[in-house]
Amino acid sequence: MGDVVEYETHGAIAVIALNNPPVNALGVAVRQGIHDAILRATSDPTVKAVVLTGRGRCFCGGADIREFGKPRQGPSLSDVINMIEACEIPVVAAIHGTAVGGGCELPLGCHYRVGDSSAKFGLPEIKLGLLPGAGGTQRLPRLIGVAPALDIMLSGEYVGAMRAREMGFLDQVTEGDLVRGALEYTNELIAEDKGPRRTRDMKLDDSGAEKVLAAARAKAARRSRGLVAPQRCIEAIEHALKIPVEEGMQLERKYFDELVQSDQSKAQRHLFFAERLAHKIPDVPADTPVREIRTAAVIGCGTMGRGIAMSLAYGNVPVTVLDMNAEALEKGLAGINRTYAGSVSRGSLSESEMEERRGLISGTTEYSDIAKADIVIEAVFEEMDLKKKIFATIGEVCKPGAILATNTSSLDVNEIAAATDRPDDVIGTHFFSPANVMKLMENVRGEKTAPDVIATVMKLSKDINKVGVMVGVCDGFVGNRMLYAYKSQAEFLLEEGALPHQVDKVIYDFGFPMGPFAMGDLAGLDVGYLVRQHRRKTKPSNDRESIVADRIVEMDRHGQKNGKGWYLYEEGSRKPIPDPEIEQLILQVSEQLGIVRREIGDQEILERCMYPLINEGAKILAEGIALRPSDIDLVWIFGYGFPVGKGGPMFHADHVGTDKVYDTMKVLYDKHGEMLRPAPLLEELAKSGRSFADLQS
Ligand code: T1G
Repeated sequence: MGDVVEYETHGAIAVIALNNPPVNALGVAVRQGIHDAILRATSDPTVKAVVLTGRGRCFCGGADIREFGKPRQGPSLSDVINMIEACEIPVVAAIHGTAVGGGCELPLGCHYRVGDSSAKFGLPEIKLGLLPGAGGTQRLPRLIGVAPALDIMLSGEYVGAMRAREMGFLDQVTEGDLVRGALEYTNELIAEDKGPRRTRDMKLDDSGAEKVLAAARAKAARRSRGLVAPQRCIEAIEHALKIPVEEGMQLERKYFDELVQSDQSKAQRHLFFAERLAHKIPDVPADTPVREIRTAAVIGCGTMGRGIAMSLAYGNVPVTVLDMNAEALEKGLAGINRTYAGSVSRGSLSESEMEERRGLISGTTEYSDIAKADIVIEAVFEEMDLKKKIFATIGEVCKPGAILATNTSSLDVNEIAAATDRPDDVIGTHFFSPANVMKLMENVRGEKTAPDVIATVMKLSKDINKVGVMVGVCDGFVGNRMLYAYKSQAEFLLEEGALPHQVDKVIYDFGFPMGPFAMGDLAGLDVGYLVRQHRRKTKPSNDRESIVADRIVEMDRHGQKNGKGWYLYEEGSRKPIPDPEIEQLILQVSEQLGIVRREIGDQEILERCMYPLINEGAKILAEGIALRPSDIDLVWIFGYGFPVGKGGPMFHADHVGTDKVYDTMKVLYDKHGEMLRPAPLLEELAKSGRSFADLQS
């Protein structure tokens, strides 16, 4: 029973405690330890019941993800859970913090479950491209019903203690010391001679289940298009309805064994560790003291400012939105109310949660009202002079130690910082629209940004449920710089023979939520137009540039916002409709450029878009703008919808092979010139038989 599982008795109760920091992951030693402790308890005639609990930050973070793909050792988690469930004396789980994945299946195999107010449970295997593989798909529906079980498994979200009590996952929410509360609860079971209550024996309420399953299938097909795990999850729950539990568990195991070997799961497990690795910044030690963020301010109540304010409120940070224009402020706050009301009507937010969050957001037109904020995030129009003026003001007005952040999507953070006399307090916090939905927070360190400012903003990203990635300053940082490399090629393909809907379909079929042209229409074509004008003025370049996009904006076509862009949009519809007028324009441009149009195949379109994206990522790595390939993957997964089942552009490059990417880039370079010159780092990896994963640190 090594020291990863502790055993002690309190009267007639054996207390078994997991003690495997940091999250009591159920590696082989822990599984063996639980197995041995249960054997010891059930072989001791003086022991009348068992309490199973966890030491440290949480009950249990699940199976040890690092063991996946390696030969299994020791008793399987399913065997250990089945052994617990088969006990003739009651086994009570005592939960604090998270009980997730296998860490939730373990309590499901116990006969009773108590938790303190910090307890939360979940089955997030779906986020790893898996399904619960230790009985969760068979037990949870029996305990709480098919619909709630499906929702928990397919969302991967965690459920708090009070809700867990209402759902019947917890039998009691204890006050005060958890183990003491669990012992009292267990002694009552003994006094009332309450024996084991086995989850597998519970009757599954199948009323309306068929409808629920059909709806779940349709939703999963939409929201997790191309991913296998969600569909397997639904099938496993359907088995819980239709076949004996033992058979259901065997099929669950079969599905798990298939999924754990799949490319999709390997990609999603890569992203799990990537999210945590992103917080490891070489010159900012993990114990760097952070500045306390008790209050925040956002400057600008436009679309971005509203989303950022809502993100801060989500993280329980009171936020004051400043807009010099009272009308714009009022319009912005009304927009926030509308967004919250929409979430409540969709059921994704309760009335009380909405009131709580909305209550954290206030508005002002006075700088003096944000002077005491711990962090100020500027989110005004993408215009350098305006930003510098604002930073000169907040550099004066805001208290010493306040962090001054800019939401700029591509402008030079060092230049903005230089507008203040406190550049060490200045950092970029680039949110993605809509900021209350998109998870990426691309944090941009200036040359003078202080280490504790970096540590604070990275912690803030986690506190407001964002995926924080620290990047350096260059034009477009990581995300938009790579987007430019990819979108330019997509536009050149139009001049050479392709049409918007063909390119968009290839990118959609690859797994993006939409292709580059539909995406442009959604974001608004006028924004990109202004950025291009600005770049031509400030950084003239000889690079080939497509003129089609400019022509479209000059035809007063801004995208969905005014019903026409690359596509046409019917009133109230977001469905892109190919427009003969645009196709005509494209043909004219090809002719004007003297390009003989040709048939372009889907594979060529895919490679001409994705490989320059990867190539730009290689340049960014070589320049040190991104710390590691997996940081770039996070930017593209959480900022641009790169398909999670492919793990991000750099992970995908390894899957394809750096040699294949390099060889294709060489051909493209020979055909299309300088913009497609293979990055030296890509060439080096290809020629040395290495992958981007070899650069991970
Ligand atoms: N396995 C291995 N390492 C893990 C781990 C796990 N399950 N969970 C966390 N870690 C590491 C993590 O990489 C980090 O390492 C450190 O612990 C702290 O994590 C059979 C098959 C539990 C809520 O998906 O949600 O069970 O960076 O920074 O913010 O059906 O970790 O310090 O080196 O996230 O306090 C399912 C994943 C597994 C849960 C704690 N379980 N973990 O959050 O700490 S599959 C999950 C979390 C499974 C069964 C199936 C969170 C947490 P390092 P952290 P945290």
